[in-house]
Amino acid sequence: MSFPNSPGSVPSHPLAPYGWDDAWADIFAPYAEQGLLPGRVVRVDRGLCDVVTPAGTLRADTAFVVPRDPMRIVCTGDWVAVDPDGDPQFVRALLPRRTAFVRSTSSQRSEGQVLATNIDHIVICVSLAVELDLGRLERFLALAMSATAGAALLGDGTSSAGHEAQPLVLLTKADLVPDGTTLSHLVQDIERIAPGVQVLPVSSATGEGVDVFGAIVGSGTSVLLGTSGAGKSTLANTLLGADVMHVQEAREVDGKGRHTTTTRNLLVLPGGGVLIDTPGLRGVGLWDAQAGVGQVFSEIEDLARQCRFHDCGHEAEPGCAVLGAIEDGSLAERRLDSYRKLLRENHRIAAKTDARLRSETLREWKRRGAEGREAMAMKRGRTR
Ligand SMILES: Nc1nc2c(ncn2[C@@H]2O[C@H](COP(=O)(O)OP(=O)(O)OP(=O)(O)O)[C@@H](O)[C@H]2O)c(=O)[nH]1
Ligand SMILES: [Mg+2]
Ligand SMILES: [Zn+2]
Repeated sequence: MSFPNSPGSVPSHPLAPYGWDDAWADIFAPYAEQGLLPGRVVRVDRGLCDVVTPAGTLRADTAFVVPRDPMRIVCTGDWVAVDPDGDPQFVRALLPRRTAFVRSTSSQRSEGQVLATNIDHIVICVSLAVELDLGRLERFLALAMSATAGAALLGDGTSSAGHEAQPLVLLTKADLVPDGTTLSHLVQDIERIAPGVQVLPVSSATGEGVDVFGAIVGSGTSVLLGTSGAGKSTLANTLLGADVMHVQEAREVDGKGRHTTTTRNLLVLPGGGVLIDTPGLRGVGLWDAQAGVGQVFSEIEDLARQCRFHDCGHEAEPGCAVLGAIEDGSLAERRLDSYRKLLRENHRIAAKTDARLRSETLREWKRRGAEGREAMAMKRGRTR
């Protein structure tokens, strides 16, 4: 179980292909002293996770690191400290995340759900086989642009400054678009709603764009996100040069596919880089995405700065640059509607989360108050 670290040679860490670097080694040092093994989570399945360690892949139990905060549940992409002794083996600690892609769950409680962590590229796969849903793409982009972890996300006050996740839009199944002109118009349409984001048409069927994509994901960790049937696993297999991920025919009637992939899987690419394939998502709810919304709709925020009134609501105010842009056709009304809708949704979620945190704090105070009163009563009872 020792590291292959022969004297005289430059030591190559067995986890280097998984993204292990000096910074992780520094963070891990105190755990190494306790005899724990570093590892990267390659799959999570109901409380158990597969962790790649220098001792091979272990199936470890996460019972010790089950947090009250769902954002801290062990996720594919996480770096962890595993206790190699014991049956079962346990994950003992979750290392602070550099970045994470988080959406809100559709449940009433609207909690954050972490879909992938420690990622450098967020690849949003949009199928050209079905009609484009610009609103959905704007949502994905807003979340992707908010994926750089803040101290709050890490939950333990540790900062992860300097780490960013780059979004990339992949237009998959480009072979199904009848001609090059149509394709380049589609690319331009998407580029307009994704300022500063690379938009790349690819086809696993013809190989178009695959080299360029392979070069992008050839370093760091990338996560493939998108609706079911978009061709994520096919693309993963194309890059792997092998049928590792199961692929299934999409239902052509509604293009929604069948949710072939059911767990998030971390794969090492032969040319370097790490890829996380995920199950299809019908949609994503915003989560703490105000900064991301601002970036996705940067042209609207730029215009808003030119409005006559600094608190312009862009409804009917005189000298409104946003309405002016809609008037002269340089800004689409759909875009403004979408911006407003996403901002409202983000505020609603934030307010709900605040309310939940407040009521949890209140419950905790009440509980402590009751305990305190009980202790006082016992004390009085004893002195009587
Ligand atoms: N024409 C065409 N079909 C493709 C391409 N890539 C994938 N497909 C087909 O699309 C269907 C769905 O592909 P998958 O790779 O399973 O899609 P997925 O995104 O992984 O789906 P989930 O795992 O359900 O999220 C399969 O029938 C693939 O053969 C492509 O580049 N061109
Ligand atoms: Mg799949
Ligand atoms: Zn205005």
